[in-house]
Amino acid sequence: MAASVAKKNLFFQLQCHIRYTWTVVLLLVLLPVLLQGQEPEETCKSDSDEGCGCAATSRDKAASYSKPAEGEGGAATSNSDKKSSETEGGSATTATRTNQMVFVRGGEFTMGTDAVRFPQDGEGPARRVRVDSFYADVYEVSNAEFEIFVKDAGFVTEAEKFQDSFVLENIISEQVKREITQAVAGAPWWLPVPGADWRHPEGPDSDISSRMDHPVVHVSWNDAVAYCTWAGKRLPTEAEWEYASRGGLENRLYPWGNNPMPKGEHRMNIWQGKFPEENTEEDGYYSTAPVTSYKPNKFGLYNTAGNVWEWVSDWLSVRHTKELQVNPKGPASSATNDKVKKGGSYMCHEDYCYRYRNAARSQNTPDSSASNLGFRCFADKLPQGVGEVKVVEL
Ligand SMILES: [Ca+2]
Ligand SMILES: [Ca+2]
Repeated sequence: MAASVAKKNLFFQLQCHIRYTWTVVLLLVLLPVLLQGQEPEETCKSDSDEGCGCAATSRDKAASYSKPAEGEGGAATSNSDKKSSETEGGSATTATRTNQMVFVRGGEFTMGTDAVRFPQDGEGPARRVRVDSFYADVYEVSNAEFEIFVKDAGFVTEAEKFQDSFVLENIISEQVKREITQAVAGAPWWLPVPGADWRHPEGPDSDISSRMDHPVVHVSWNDAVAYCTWAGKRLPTEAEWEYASRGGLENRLYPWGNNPMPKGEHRMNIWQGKFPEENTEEDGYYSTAPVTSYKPNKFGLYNTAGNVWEWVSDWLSVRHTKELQVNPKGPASSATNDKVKKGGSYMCHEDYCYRYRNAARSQNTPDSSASNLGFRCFADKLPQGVGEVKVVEL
């Protein structure tokens, strides 16, 4: 793995060098234009710049770990303290089931955007896409639902096999943090925490007993596929996910429109304050929120934007045709071994990681997991025993 990472780094440096050479040539040619205040469109940026470290939680990026700087990051507070006002107690046997699905009639829509915020993500161009009808999970998969699967199938997640997962530094206890000797280069707020998994979201001294209705986290793409298969469902394609998240609205930033807070009302769990040192929790939550929080979109889906990122089935490509696509499933493979994730998370802030827009996307390798990454399932037919939610348009 070290050799392949070294090759990747060398390739990246070569790319930068070639672009640098071309930039010098272009600067000479375009000097009169540049003097009028225009800037070159793209530069070689690290993952931690505009990319904001969203992909820093991939396992194969592990070689970029470095020792965390002394005193880096904000004051660590245990997540259980932060959650004192949230839903209390319960296990899968007592928690309300949140595995309902809603029928989404297929159609044609505009996927992506021409108002691209992060060109390197492949948000654009806007293109017409047609999808067939499907059923969509109303909610992100909760801890309670995932526990039923684990108990029934005897399933062990990849974070449990690897015996670590990525956690936002701020929500780790001081005791756990003291034992960690590595951080992610360029994204020091991510720490690889030994013993962090879906039952222990902030490491061995944390649990989910007060968060059974929160989205399951620390689940890899492979884990998500296993769950959906067990449930008689499947992961959505990126096109289906975005169609569902847009809720029948064309060219809107968010699942309900363009205003992030219609009538001053919070509609999603993101980050308020200065990331990463300050989180004012104006939307009610420091990290994850119950999957039933806020209002659903017009198709009846909750929390597609924010709360946790959601895996989709597609391999990553950042180039898209403008031709009409019918039921696109993404490329057959990814040069970087990345799967797409959608919707942003409780860690997203407009200034830092403005990826809670319908068109936004990011990626991780399929064996990666983190404290802000979950999923929901879709299906072609309503599985047996799953309740259907009827959405009545007002
Ligand atoms: Ca929040
Ligand atoms: Ca979400």
